[in-house]
Amino acid sequence: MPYNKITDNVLAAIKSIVGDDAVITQLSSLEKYSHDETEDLHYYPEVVAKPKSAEEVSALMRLCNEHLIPVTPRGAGTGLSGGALPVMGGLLIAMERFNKILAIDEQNLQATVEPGVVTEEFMDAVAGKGLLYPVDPASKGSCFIGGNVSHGSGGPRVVKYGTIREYILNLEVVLPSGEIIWTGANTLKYASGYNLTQLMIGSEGTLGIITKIVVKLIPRPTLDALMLGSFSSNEAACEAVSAIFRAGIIPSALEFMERRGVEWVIEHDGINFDLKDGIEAFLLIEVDGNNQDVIFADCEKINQVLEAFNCKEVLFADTSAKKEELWRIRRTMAVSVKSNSIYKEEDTVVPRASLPQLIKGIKETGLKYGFESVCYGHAGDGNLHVNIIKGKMSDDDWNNRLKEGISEIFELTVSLGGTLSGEHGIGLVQKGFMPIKYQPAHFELWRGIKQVFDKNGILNPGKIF
Ligand code: LAC
Ligand code: ZN
Repeated sequence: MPYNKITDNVLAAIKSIVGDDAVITQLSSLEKYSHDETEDLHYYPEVVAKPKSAEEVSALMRLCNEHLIPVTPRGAGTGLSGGALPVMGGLLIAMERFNKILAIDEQNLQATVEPGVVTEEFMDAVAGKGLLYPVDPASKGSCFIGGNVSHGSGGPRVVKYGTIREYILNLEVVLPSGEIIWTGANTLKYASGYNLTQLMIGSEGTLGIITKIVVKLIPRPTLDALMLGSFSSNEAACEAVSAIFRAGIIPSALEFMERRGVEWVIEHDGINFDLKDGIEAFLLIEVDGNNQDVIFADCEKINQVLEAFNCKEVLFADTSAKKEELWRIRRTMAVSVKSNSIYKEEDTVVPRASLPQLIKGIKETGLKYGFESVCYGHAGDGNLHVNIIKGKMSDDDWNNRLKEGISEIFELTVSLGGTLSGEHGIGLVQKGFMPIKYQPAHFELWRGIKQVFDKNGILNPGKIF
């Protein structure tokens, strides 16, 4: 697609739409918008604009469509697949001024929020009213809810409560043409034609720019219990995961962590944790509800399952400080791995009973290609974050041969009934692997959908496929 550069005239038009103060052109200030949390990638936009209303976004889209200028929407920049990187230059639309919770409707258990609201701030606001918004990615303290919608985000509590797909009722979206639409209705049921709300969720900013979000809320459980099971092997820990569900329990979180990940968190974060010899893997398991007896009984059943799978030790977090500490180990793992080594992160997901085969295969692939990996993730969903560590690998192996190893991991994932990404999205860095899972007919359908929404291909070009 032949795109145009932003000329002085177009820049003047951008400034007249959003105001001079909301436009960035200086290289040093553009740096912040040139990367996300994905490895070490940098792509600079020509210009950043920070609109504050759907009408301003619409005017920017019309302008860029007319002049064939690429437009990349950006939330908080916490993405892990390069989705917000302006790979073709052009205009980057930063959504940070869309930072208001517009309404919390306690009659219907719904809220209307702007996309630049920090996820945890929204969770806290509804928690204050006894309500739960359970979609809590590890980056909840810094990511935006709009980015979560765009990536179909998850997090630890998906296992009981579902992904963000279960909580988005309706979206206000600016289309590449500049037209502003609501995708659906503020209802819990929807059987009125193609579901554009669900199509927008996970579309990674390639079909439209979200400017308002109507969210479903649920009553907040009042009690929870947290336990940590220690295992002498990854596979034993992974075997126990599906057995917990077969025993009749759906935990509110069921996270897997490899020893190396925990070691790096301890080093990086100075967390006080007694890491015993011979322990290779952990399951962090939370149960929530409103009845203490039921929660105790569930914990007891889980304990029995863990014992049956050779769990060496089960630790119950008996204070909220202890719970916080255990969650901190899990939540800071991504940052700790990043600070420790050059790495690449994959986001494999399989039906949960196949986790033991997945992790075994990942380690075998590592031996074959000479890389170490640190795995952790949302085991209850079958979602494993695979961090491939450069370690002693030569630059040549890292830059050239590793792709084959990653392809083998994805081939295994697909053969187990899984797919490339459970929650981080495809963006820029995973798109080359898409043919491992998807056939030409999928690409044809996706291209057709993209064409209908964005006939000039200006919106977030170079992503997904
Ligand atoms: C996590 C992020 C990386 O689960 O998805 O920590
Ligand atoms: Zn995750």
